[in-house]
Amino acid sequence: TDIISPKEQTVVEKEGYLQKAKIADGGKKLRKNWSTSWIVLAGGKIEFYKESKQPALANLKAGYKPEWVDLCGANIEWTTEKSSRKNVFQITTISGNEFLLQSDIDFIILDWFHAIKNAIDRLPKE
Ligand code: I3P
Repeated sequence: TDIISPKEQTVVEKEGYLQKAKIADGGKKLRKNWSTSWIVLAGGKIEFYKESKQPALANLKAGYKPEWVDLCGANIEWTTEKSSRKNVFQITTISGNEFLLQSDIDFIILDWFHAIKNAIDRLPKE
């Protein structure tokens, strides 16, 4: 059966842990700070939850507002220049937010890349 995100009532397309670093906010460069994040792809956006051993419970906590990214018009591309790590791709939003996502495990990061790219390609461009 489909997993339904309680807040959004939309089908969760994919979720799991990745390393995340936000490197720009509204076009303004940020100091890179990698952290483990529970990532939820659903309803044309990505939600980032703080690392938790029980993400499902953390997500249900009343009033908890995850950071999120609107994938409408977003760009996704692999990068070897923005990090010394392997398996890094960048998501750039229309609003000028830039995120790096990374996993050491090849199939995990590949699955995520294709899931997010497919989501972006299905959305209107703006
Ligand atoms: C950064 C930290 C990051 C590293 C980044 C460093 O230092 O080591 O992990 O990114 O490299 O600047 P600090 O903790 O002092 O901010 P990668 O792991 O992605 O290489 P960068 O400056 O080349 O982006």
